[in-house]
Amino acid sequence: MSVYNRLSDTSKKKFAVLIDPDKPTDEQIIEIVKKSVDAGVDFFFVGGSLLTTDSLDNCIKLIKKNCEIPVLIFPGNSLQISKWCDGFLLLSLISGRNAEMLIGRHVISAPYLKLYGNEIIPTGYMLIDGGKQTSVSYMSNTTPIPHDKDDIAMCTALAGEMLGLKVIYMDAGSGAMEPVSPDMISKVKQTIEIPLIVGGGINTPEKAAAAAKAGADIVVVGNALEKSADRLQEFADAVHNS
Ligand code: 1GP
Repeated sequence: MSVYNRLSDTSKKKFAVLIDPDKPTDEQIIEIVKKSVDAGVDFFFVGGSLLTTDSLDNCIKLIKKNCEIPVLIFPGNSLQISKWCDGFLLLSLISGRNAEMLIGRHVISAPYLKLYGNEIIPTGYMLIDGGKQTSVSYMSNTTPIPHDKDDIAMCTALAGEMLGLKVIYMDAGSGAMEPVSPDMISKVKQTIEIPLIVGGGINTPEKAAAAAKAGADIVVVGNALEKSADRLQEFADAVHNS
């Protein structure tokens, strides 16, 4: 089954674990993978706003050696490309007005993605204000959509869908103080037909359940599992039972 078919199977809520390949040791990655298999995790997203080592290939290969969960690159920049992934979220940062993030970087990445034969998932990426400036907003030099401006989020997602993007990813940014509000998730979900991914600041199973119940098809958690993956099963259950 293609990665996109899995992403767009909205019969069941999906849970994705985000791994920043710079941070965990090999042993920690293997532990997260084992717990993810037990918990029925649906996807791994791998990437970070700024990688300071060449850990991406190693991280993906290690995950793939230890499980069959699809690994998608969630790239922080155009250097984050690997032939080992199962899918690549080709992000167009549609909440911003930085031409580099809308199309410029893609021009640089495109020939490599073609060469590697990665499955490409054209993704409308929307940053939503989560209460503090995040790495991605700083690095992308874009302003997020205000936390309470549901109408701007709805119209942005709709425009992305009309342009032919295949999924919308609403992100409050890693470690956000406030995740995307259930109200905004619900309104955007009612506006579009393509799958909706939501992440950023989801640091309790309750917040994960709230995002899924509001309409997120795929809920992403990174930070909350970085220090300890002990609650991974609880997060996964919270999403899967929503
Ligand atoms: C950030 O959506 C991801 O890009 C996940 O955020 O690390 O806060 O879970 P957290």
